[in-house]
Amino acid sequence: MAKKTSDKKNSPAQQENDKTKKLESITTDSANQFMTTDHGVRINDDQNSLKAGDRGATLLEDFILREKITHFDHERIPERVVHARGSAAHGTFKVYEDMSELTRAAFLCDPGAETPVFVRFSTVAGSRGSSDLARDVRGFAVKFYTQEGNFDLVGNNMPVFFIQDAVKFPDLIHAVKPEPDNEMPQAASAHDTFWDFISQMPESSHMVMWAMSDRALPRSYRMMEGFGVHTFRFVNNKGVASFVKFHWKPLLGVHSVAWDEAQNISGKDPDFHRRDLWDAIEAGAFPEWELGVQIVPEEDEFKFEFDLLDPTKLIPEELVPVQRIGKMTLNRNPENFFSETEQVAFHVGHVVPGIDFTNDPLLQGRLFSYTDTQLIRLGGPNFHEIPINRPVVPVHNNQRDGYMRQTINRGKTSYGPNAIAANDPKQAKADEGGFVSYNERIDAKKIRARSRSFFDHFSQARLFFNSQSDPEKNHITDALSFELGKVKAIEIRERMLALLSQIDKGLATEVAYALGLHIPNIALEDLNNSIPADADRSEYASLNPKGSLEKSEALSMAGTIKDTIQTRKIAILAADGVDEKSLSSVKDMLIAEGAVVHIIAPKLGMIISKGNKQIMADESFLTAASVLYDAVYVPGGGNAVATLEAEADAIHFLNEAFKHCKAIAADESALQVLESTYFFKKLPAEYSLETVLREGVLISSDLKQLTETFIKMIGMHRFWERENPRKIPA
Ligand code: HDE
Repeated sequence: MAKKTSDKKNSPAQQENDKTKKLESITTDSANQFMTTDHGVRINDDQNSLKAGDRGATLLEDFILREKITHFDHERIPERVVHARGSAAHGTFKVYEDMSELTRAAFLCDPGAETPVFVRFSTVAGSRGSSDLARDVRGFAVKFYTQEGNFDLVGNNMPVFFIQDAVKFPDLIHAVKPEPDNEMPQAASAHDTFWDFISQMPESSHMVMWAMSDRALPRSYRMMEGFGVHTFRFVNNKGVASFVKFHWKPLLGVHSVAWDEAQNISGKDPDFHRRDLWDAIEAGAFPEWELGVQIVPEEDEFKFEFDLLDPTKLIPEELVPVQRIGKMTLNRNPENFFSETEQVAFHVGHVVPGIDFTNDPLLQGRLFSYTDTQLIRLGGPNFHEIPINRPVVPVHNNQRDGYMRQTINRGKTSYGPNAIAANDPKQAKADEGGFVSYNERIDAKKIRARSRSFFDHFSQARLFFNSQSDPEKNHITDALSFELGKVKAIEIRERMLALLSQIDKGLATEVAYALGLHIPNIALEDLNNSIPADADRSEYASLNPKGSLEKSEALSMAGTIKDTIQTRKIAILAADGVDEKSLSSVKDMLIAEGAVVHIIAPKLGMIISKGNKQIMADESFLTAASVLYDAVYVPGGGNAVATLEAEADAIHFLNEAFKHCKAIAADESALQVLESTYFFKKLPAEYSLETVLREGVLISSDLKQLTETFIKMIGMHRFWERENPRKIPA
């Protein structure tokens, strides 16, 4: 077995953490090695099976052929029942300050400690081979390899969930997955069974608003927030607990793409998010998030107008601010997708001393599900021994045997108490790092029921909607009109309109208009059909209080970080005869700001500039598409301008970039190209910095000033106001 000596892992951060070192020791590289069987015998001929004569039958004796084919036949394992499609990366986490007042978790108490992490991002509904850009929730699962064992923060990019009780999870997932008779549609919620379920579960209203918002179409995994969703507990050394909600705040801001763009990306590059994460890390542009916590003292449990145990509610940041307590950096791509990304097994129940659970009924059900699912997916109880899942600290207990056991446990005892081995392994006292569950008082009757404090199904859905900017609100209206437009059963559409009208009348009216329907009159008490057989309907009736908060800025993406173009992808359209200075000076300044710049030309190979310089094209109009870029620049140069003006793909590129509200800049001498676009005649006649920053289109002959303004424009991400009232036929 050869040790890996890959030259791509050259950053110090990539080599020095405990987990990386441990993985390194079992990572192999076949460079300069002989091919062998799985049992180490060198292979002489891997081209021909063993036959009775060169035209004869294959012999059963051929152990090389049998081993190879058998291994191949068994290569696949079941994909995750949800979150099947994902990609992951290694990194590190560091806390800013000692948090020991709140938690005894050692990795949160030592600002000097660097904790290795492995993070897997995912979509939820689609199969392993589905598109990254499906409208969906994104998984954001973080495994911290701490010195006290593994802590998994298995979150999503949305802070709430569809259901309040784990018992409804299989129903939810059956409803959203492809329909069972024809297995359609793939990775989409826009079909009857999903909305049939949702339209009878008013508790899902809040999450539906998130799922129909642009949060469901991230520009990048690197530009998503993450949330632990449930209320957890921090417990300090004295046994004092506080409630905690976990957040991840991306340092690149929170950004999304347009729905039309998402649909196009799904065709042009279904691996868009996977590639984006991989490329950024390979380029050394390591994605970063700050870990945030919202802390609520135990005595304030009942201070809020919602229940902290209800996973369909968030704590508005206006009520409890998010304290940023540390930073996570992803700095190394996996070596092998299957061994690491596919075999990693997260579990919301993997906690370390100082972190504990609450009675959130969704969380409680998850505590069962995650181990159970690994047993079928990874094939047995020893999945914790798979290298990516192993903690960086030793594991000692009396668990033994099972399929694929890796550990060789020495000695006679696998039980306790034992006298033969002096009672080893020993239990650890609390001050020796032993996990002690929070001493929560429980005094209750056994009952299947839902607390009345969970029955406000609408006020936070409305808070979310009210907090959106106008373009964000329009996107929600469009998304609902699209999704419900794909639903065939009129009664499902109508029930949804009734639900929406509880959230916002204006929203419901607009969606009703798009569907050509009227909002039916269904009383609040009759909206909830998720009730036990013997229950009185009124006991399960939804509540719809006004809610004391009108708006929460943090729920909108409009105010996010907009001052960096780090890793943004910029297209420069060029052809033979391009003005080299007009191209290179802008390109160099963009690269200096951390952007990724691609030159796109009518064909691959060299472009010959006006001054006879050779410039390599990165892509052609055939291999590239505007939906894969954040912004476009058109340099000058007489012949190039004439070529691009006549190149339908170049004009389409610009029109589509305009349609998707992206920053567009052109050297004034390339004006003709822009004049050929659909949108040119709609631009305001007068140019000022103000109109440019509003419209996102800039034409100038002063290249330095052009680039400076262009950089500002790209940082702003999108000019969503452009969508209304002007749609572009691209
Ligand atoms: Fe999961 N979820 N989930 N989930 N979940 C799984 O575990 C489940 C929920 C989340 O990248 C499964 O290993 C139940 C909420 C992520 O490997 C499974 C319920 C949140 C991932 C499972 C929920 C999540 C999963 C499938 C309701 C956000 C991907 C494969 C009670 C806080 C982890 C697996 C990865 C995966 C069960 C609800 C996040 C079946 C029963 C809420 C990010 O165990």
